[in-house]
Amino acid sequence: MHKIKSINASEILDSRGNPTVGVELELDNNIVAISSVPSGASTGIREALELRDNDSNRYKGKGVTEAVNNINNIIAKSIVSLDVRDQENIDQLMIDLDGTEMKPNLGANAILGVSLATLIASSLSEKIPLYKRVSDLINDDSEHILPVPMLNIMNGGAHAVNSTDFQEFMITPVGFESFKEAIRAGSEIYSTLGKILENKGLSTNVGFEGGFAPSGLSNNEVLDFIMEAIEKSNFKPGKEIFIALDPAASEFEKDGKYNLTKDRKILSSEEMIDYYTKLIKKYPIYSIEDGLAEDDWNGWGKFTKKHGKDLQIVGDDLFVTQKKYLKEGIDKISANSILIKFNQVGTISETIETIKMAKKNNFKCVISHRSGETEDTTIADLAVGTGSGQIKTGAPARSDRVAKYNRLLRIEEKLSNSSIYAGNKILNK
Ligand code: 2PG
Ligand code: MG
Repeated sequence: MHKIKSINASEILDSRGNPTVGVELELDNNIVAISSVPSGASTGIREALELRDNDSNRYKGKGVTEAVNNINNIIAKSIVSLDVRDQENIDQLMIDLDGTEMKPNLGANAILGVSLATLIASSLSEKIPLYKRVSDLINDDSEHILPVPMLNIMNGGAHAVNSTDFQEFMITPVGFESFKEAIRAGSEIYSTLGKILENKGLSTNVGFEGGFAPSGLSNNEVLDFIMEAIEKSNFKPGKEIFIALDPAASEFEKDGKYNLTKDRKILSSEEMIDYYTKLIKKYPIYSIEDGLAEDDWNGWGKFTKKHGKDLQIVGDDLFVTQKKYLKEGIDKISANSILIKFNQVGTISETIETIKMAKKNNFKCVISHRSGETEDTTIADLAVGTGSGQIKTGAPARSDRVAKYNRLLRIEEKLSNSSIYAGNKILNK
């Protein structure tokens, strides 16, 4: 009694107020699973395609009725009555139905909604936690690892108007015994940072991921404020708390030049690497994601050669969670870590395949939200179930972000002594 009885998709809203795909999947044992699909703002050019209606009369063209109809009229027909536990088969069926690599025909948003609902329904039907279902799929029966949260406390780039050139400034509380204590530290630093900005007369309005986003600050000024907030909260930077950056460099690169408007600098790829070298020397930065643009493979290679031993170099737009590009990165030694966002590839099975390839090649995996999110917390379970050790899902603020952290707090509480907090183990040094 694990058969899919019905699938109903609808057009719902994400955290930016834009339409996205929501799926309700019912089994013949009356179990109902609900999923919803996230959406990016600084999307990579190689990502699987998010199908939008492009009808300017509705939601400025961002409606997803076509993707919803594709689920209700096409996908449902071919997967109703299948065993919900057969995730791989169901995902493959949808991939075949679409018939292309980028999934533009059905829409990666349509396919992912069903893939996620299938995963959730199978865990409910088997009466096991979602993270356990994930670890069964990836074939990992090691101890459950609670990931280190990478809390994005200052938002810039494409995630906040008139803000920093870099997109994300994250704090990573590694020097703690539990996820619960790490979140406490993160939340205290976040609120101290808010006070510091307020006292300086700067805005404490937030960007898409809940981090503060005052206007006119340079990257260095933001890092100084973050250092001050860590110290004022009585935590030790470089010991208990490290810093991670996601410059999202594709957004400020043009024709091979990196344009840092707040620093009034236009840098070549090599100069951009030198810029990072200086930042790493000055601040306790352990991770840089998308430090270079998605087509600057040469630069990625040089950056990894120079800093790959002691810096986590994460490919997001570079790999778009797809095996094909990850393989290229492994062969060319272009990075040492990968960001995992399931809507960049479109199914749970493909996401898991990419994670397996990364692990096999000693690449670290960072499980990630999108800047457009919903109340769906599947990525929290994905992080625990795959033992990835790191999750980035925004500031410790706004429900779309804290929903994931809250899920992890509950998982840790439930597992009590049978889980470990990844903590310092994620560091290269
Ligand atoms: C990123 C993501 C998530 P977006 O670049 O890593 O933080 O942003 O979803 O806008 O691509
Ligand atoms: Mg990124």
